[in-house]
Amino acid sequence: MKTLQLEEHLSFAPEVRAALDENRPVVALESTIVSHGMPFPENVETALQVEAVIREQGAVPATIGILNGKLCAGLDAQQIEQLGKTGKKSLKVSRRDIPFALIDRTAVGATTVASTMIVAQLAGISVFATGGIGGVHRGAETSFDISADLQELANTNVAVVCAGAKSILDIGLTAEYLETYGVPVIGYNTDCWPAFYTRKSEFPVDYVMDNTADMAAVLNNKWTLGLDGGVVVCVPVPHEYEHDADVINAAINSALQEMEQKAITGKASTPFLLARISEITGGSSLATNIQLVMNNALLAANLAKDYSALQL
Ligand code: PSU
Ligand code: MN
Repeated sequence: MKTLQLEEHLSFAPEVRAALDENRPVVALESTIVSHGMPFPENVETALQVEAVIREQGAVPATIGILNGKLCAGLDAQQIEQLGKTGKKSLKVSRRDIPFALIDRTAVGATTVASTMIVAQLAGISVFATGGIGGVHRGAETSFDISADLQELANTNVAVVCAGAKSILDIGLTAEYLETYGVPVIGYNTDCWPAFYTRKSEFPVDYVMDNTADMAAVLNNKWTLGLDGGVVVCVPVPHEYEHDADVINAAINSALQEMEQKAITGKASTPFLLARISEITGGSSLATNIQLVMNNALLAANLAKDYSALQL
């Protein structure tokens, strides 16, 4: 009964279904980064390039989204373009919103880190690549703004490969939250959290690793033991694409001020900040954003390969 109901809501791209059936490596990708995280047409171009990077490594990409009233594990190029063109008119779907997005068959639903993790777990995908995760916002002590991504990481068995968290967030409080919920943070060749656009922050990661085979062994140990929940793998943006920290921090501060003046809250906050930072920096932050996502996809593909090899 349960399986039947799941099939009713979950649809697989043929390539993804075949890979999972044969225990070949699959990497999940989110779609809010496409709809709300970058402007058109760079969003679509990047999403397709990220898929190409994963394929080059011998893994299969599964961009997750909600179309035709179904959770989709894997979108084709046309569907990615539809999401990219619909942009901010798409529904930003987090855990809370999933059942509502499924009611309207015409809705174009973009999944966040939280909901992409949920769909990935339902589909049987263990590794997910994105740009940055949501977290505890600066000023959360008064706004209470803490992304549902963190609670998902506490509960859902997916490894999320990212470039850390943007400093629109309070990275230190984000790290504390993850520690409380037992979510390990691995730094790939870094002993501190990267700050998305830049390679360093003042906050240490929990474990430093320099290869995906060890990471895969950790995932396997964790989930074999029933230690439910996610893992964060932080990959610093490559040196050559790192952004000037002063320029980025000035842009972040002015975007945060504007957000307060405009009284923007709730699910609109993060998309507003991302768009303003991109506008204020005249697109230079977008260039960094694109490169770091591709770099994360590369590592995620190799992690997926190593992890699937342990499942034989
Ligand atoms: N951070 C980024 N880029 C993004 C997002 C966050 O650098 O595109 C998106 C992701 O989809 C993430 C979501 O899951 O924003 C978090 O939104 P919120 O803070 O409302 O939970
Ligand atoms: Mn929020």
